[in-house]
Amino acid sequence: MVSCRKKIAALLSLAAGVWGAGYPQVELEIRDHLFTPSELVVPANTKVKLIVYNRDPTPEEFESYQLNREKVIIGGQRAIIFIGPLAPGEYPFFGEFNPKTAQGKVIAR
Ligand SMILES: [Cu+2]
Repeated sequence: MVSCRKKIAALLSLAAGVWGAGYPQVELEIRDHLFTPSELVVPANTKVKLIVYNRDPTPEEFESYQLNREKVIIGGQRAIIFIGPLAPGEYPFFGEFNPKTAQGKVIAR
């Protein structure tokens, strides 16, 4: 019984260590004020872990009205943004600091 509890505690701390594991994961990169890929396909009706890498030296803000998300990513850093579950469809996003160039969309299908 005691060893059983210890095992469960160990498993829980392991799960906490790999926080967000178990969700489908997609990656997005910011480089030269552009998002790559500019179209991200994700499974519909599923919570998804989005990792955004900012390869530029300047900060950028991932912003999406449709996804109801905004997050500043410092230059050279990354951010984790959970999105969804999303109904099938397209959800535009942009970089608020470079809105003319940094544009893309999440496609849930
Ligand atoms: Cu904003």
